[in-house]
Amino acid sequence: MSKLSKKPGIIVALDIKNIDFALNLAKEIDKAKGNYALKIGRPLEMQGGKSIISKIKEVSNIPLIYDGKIADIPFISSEIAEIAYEAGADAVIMHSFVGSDVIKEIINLNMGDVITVVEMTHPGAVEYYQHYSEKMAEAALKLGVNGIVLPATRPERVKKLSKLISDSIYIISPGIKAQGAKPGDAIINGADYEVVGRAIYESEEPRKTAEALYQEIIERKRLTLNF
Ligand code: FNU
Repeated sequence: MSKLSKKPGIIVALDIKNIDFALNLAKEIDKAKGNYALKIGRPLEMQGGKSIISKIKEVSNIPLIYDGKIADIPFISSEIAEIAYEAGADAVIMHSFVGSDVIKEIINLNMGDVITVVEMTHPGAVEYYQHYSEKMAEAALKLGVNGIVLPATRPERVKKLSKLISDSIYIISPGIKAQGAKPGDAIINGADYEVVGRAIYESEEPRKTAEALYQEIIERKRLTLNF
C-alpha cells in the first residue's frame, strides 16, 4: 500500500535554505486544513544533510517526500534512497530515464513509496525528455511504482499520460504559479496532487496561502468533474 493516499491535495516543496524557516513551515502545513504532503529537495538537503529529513519528520505527521531526483547506477541509487527512507522519508523521487534496473532496485528496497519522473515541467523538457514520456509512463505501470511526476505546465500531457497508468498509481504535478500553471490545471486533467513551492513559502502567510490554494483546487475539481 502506498504511503500517500490517492486523493486531491497539495505537496508543499520546502525549497528553503534556512533550516529554522523550513521547520516552522513544516509545522504550519501540518496544522493546515486540507490534504497535504511535504517535499524536501536538494537545496534544503545540502544545507541540513540527511538529518533535515528526520527533523522535518519529527515536527509533522504528514507524508514526507525526498526529491533527490535520484539518477545513478542501481547500487548508488539504492544507497541514496535507503539513506532517505532510514532518515524518515515516506517516498523518494527518482528519474526514470536511467532505466528499469534502477527503478527495480529502489522498489526492491521495500522501504517506502517510489515516485518516478515521467515528464518534467520546464520548457527544455520538450527537447529530449518528452520523446520518452510515454515509454516511461508504461514502465511505471509495468514495474509497479507508487507515483509519477507529470507537468502541470502542460495540462494536455497530464491528460494523455495519466491515461497510460492504473488507478493505483498517484500523480503529482509541479509547475503551479511560479512556473505558470494555474491551481487546478493538473488535478482537473487527472493528477492527484499539485506541488507548490515558491507561491507558498515566499508568501506573507504560507499556511493561509496553502489553505486558500487547496480550497481553490478542490472547488475547481468539483465544478469541472462533479467531484
Ligand atoms: P515551484 N519539480 C519541478 N518540475 O518543478 N520535482 C519537475 O519536473 C519536477 C520537480 C519540483 O516552482 C522542483 O524541484 F520533477 O517553486 C520544486 O521543488 O512551485 C517544485 O517541484 C516546484 O517549485
